[in-house]
Amino acid sequence: MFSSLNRARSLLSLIRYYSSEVLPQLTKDRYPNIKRGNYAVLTQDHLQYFVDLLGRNRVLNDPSDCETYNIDFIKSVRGYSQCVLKPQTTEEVSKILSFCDEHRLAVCPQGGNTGLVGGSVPVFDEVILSTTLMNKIISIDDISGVLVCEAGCILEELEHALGEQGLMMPLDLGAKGSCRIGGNVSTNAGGLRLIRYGNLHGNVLGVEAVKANGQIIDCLSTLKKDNTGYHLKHLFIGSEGTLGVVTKVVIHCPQKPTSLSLAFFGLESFDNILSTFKRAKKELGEILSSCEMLDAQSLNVVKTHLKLKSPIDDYPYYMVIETSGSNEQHDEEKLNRFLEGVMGDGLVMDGTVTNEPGKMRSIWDLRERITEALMYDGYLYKYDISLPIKDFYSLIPKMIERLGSDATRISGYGHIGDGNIHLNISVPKFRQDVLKKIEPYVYELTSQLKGSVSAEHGVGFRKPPYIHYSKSQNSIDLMKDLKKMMDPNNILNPYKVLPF
Ligand code: FAD
Ligand code: 2HG
Ligand code: ZN
Repeated sequence: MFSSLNRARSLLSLIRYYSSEVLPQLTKDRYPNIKRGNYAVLTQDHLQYFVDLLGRNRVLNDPSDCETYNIDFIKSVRGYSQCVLKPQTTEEVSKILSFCDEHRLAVCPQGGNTGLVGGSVPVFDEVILSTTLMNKIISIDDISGVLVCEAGCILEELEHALGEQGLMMPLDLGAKGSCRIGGNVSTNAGGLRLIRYGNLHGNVLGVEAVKANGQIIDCLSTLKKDNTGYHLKHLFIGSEGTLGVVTKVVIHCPQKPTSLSLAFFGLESFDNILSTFKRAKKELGEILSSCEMLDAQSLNVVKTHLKLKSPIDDYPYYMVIETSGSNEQHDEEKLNRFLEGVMGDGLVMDGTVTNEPGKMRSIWDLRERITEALMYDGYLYKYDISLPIKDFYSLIPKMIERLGSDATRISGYGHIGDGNIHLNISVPKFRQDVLKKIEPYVYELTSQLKGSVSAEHGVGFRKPPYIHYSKSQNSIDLMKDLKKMMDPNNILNPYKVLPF
C-alpha cells in the first residue's frame, strides 16, 4: 500500500479528506460500558524515566504529536494517550515493560497501525510502545531462505531486500507499504497469497519477545525443525500484543518466482466463482498463487473514489487469479488454456490475462485498494469472516435485505481460495442504531454456518464480546489462564482479545 507515487498522492488526498472532518469520537465515549482499569495515570516522574532511558526525541508526549498514534486506520476508535515511546533495542523494550509493570502503567504495542479491529491504539490513556525504530534486517540467508529481522521492519521493505537475493516474503497484503512484520506476526496476518504459502504459524521459524514483566523470551531459532518442548513462538503469533511484545522474527522465505501472470475475470453468478475456483486448483495446480473475488459494489468503490479503471465490462462478480512459477512460457500457456476453457464453458463471461508489470499492478490495485476506497464512503462497519466455501457469499444478500436504505453500500470481497470474505457496510457517519441492527446478528449467522467471526484481522478491541461465537468456553478460559500467567497485572493491551 502507498508505495508508488500515485499511491502516495492518493494517501495525501485521503489524509486531507479526513483532516477536514472532525476527529472520530473518543472510544471511551462511544463505548461507555467499558471502564478504565485500575491503572496508574502517567506522571512527570514516569515521563522522566522514559526520557532518561530513550532520550527526549524518542518520547512523544505533546498531544498533537501523539494524535495519529491514538487513531486507528479506519478511524473507528480513538484513545487519548499522551505518551508514545520509540525503543530501538530489545533491552529498551524490556526496561520499558518492567517499569510499566512495576508502576501499573498499561501499554499498547503498535507497529504500522494498519490493524482493522481497533487493537493497535489505546482505548483510554495506555502508553503506546511503537516499534517503528526497530527496523533493522539482521540477516538474509539465500541458501536456506531464512530472514532474521527486527519487528519494526516494513513488510514491503523486507520484500525488496529479499528480492535482491532471489527470495520473497511468504505473505503479501494491501497494507504492505505501512504494516510492520511484528504487527503481521502479532495478528497472524493472512493476505493475498496464503492459498500458496500458508499462514505465519507455518512460516515463522522463530520469535524473540518481551513479556509484560520485561523478561526476554528468546525463541529465535533459524531451524526448520526443532521439536524441543512446547512451541512457545506460537503464543506470540496472533496474540495481538496481549502476551508479549515481539521484538525480532525469523521467517522462512520462499524462492521468488521468475514468471508471474495475472488474470481478471467477470462472472455472472457466485456459483460460477466456485466452479472457476475448483477448475483453477485442478488446471493451474502448482502455479496457482492467489485466488481472490470481488463483487460489483467492491469494484464500483475503487472506480468511483479512486478513479481506477477496470480492463473488462461490468459484471456482478469478478475474480483475480495469479500464477507464479519458474517457466514463463509454460505458465502463460497454462493460464491462457485455463481462460479459454472457463470462457468456453460459460463460467467466465469476460477476462484478461497479462504478465506486464504495469498491467498486473493496475489489476491488483482494483482488489488491494478497496479498503482505502471504502473509507471515502464515511464510516465502515467491517467484518472479516471465514465460512464454509459454499456459504462464502451468503451473508451479503442477507445484510442487504436487513439494512435496506440504512447502508450506503454493502460489499463483499476477499480470499475465496481461503474461504475468507470481507463484508463491509458503509454509512455516512457512525450510527448506534445501525450497529445494533448488524451486531450480534452478523455473528449469529456466522456461528450458525460454523464460520469464524475473525478470519485474519484478529479480535482486537471491537470483537472480544463476540469471540464466544467461534470459541468454546473452555478454550476461552484457557486463554484467560494463559494471559494471567504471562501478564498477571494485565498491563499488555488491556480491553483487547479476551472478553472483559
Ligand atoms: P498494528 O496495526 O500496529 O497492530 C496490530 C495488532 O498487533 C495490535 O493489537 C498491536 O497491539 C499488535 N502489535 C503490533 N506490533 C506488535 C509487536 N511488535 N508485538 C506485539 N504486538 C504487536 N490483514 C490481513 O490479515 N490480510 C490482509 O489481506 C490485510 N489487508 C489489509 C489491507 C489494508 C489496506 C489495511 C489497512 C489492512 C489490512 N490488513 C490485512 C490488516 C493489517 O494490515 C494487518 O493486521 C497487519 O498485520 C497489521 O500490522 P501492523 O504493523 O500495522 O500492526
Ligand atoms: C483485504 O483482504 C484486507 O483486502 C482488508 O484484509 C479487508 O478492509 C477489509 O475489510
Ligand atoms: Zn483480507
